Amino acid sequence: MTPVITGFECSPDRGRGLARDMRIRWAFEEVGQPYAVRLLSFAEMKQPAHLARHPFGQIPTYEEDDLVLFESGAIILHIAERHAGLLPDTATARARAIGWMFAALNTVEPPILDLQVAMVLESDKPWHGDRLPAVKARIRDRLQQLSDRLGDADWIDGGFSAADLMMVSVLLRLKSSGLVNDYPNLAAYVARGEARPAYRRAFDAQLAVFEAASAGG
Ligand code: GTB
Repeated sequence: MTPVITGFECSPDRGRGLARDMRIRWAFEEVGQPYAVRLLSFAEMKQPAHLARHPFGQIPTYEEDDLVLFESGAIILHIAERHAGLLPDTATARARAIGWMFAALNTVEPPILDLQVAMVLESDKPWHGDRLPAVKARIRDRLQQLSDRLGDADWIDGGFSAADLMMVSVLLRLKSSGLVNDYPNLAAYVARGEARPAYRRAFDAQLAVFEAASAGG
């Protein structure tokens, strides 16, 4: 069966590739696995049919035969374990790459999400302006540490892997803030990820969904 993932029928990011189906699309493109997308409205995401796939009523999910998965990290790890191209061959390098995937999701993404919450949900609060510098400082700490580790390497630990796919996906969420630009090696790292043909195909596919939804509505 062709794997089926879920994505926004009309993404709130207006086709900028920031929703988390984008990273799954990118993984599929990297390994050459065709996939289908079930597009959902916000209302459909909260209905029983989707809650059976995703207990929190979110996207993305993954279905293949009798397997149903949620959480972008679990889905990408599953794809990477089943196909060549996203994880190194040796057990130790593989373990490190998986560690970096967790680092992207558990250590780098949380302060970035905090900034997005501050900007989207808290900008009208009287304390918003006082809190913002601390939120940005926590992100800068992480970016500096990541920049130090990356140094002048192309990818985070050897060749391109699911670790880079995840880390670049997470860093892309900072694009509108401009924060990554203060770390030239990280900015170049993100640009290298975006320049990959698989990334471009995935980006264009999710953009086409948004454009079709906009044209229709
Ligand atoms: N930990 C989960 C994972 O990694 O899969 C998080 C999944 C998640 O947050 N999904 C979001 C969702 O379904 C979409 S990606 N939200 C709807 C809901 O919770 O009701 C997050 C996202 C949404 C919008 C933008 N944007 O507009 O820029 C960017 C990212």
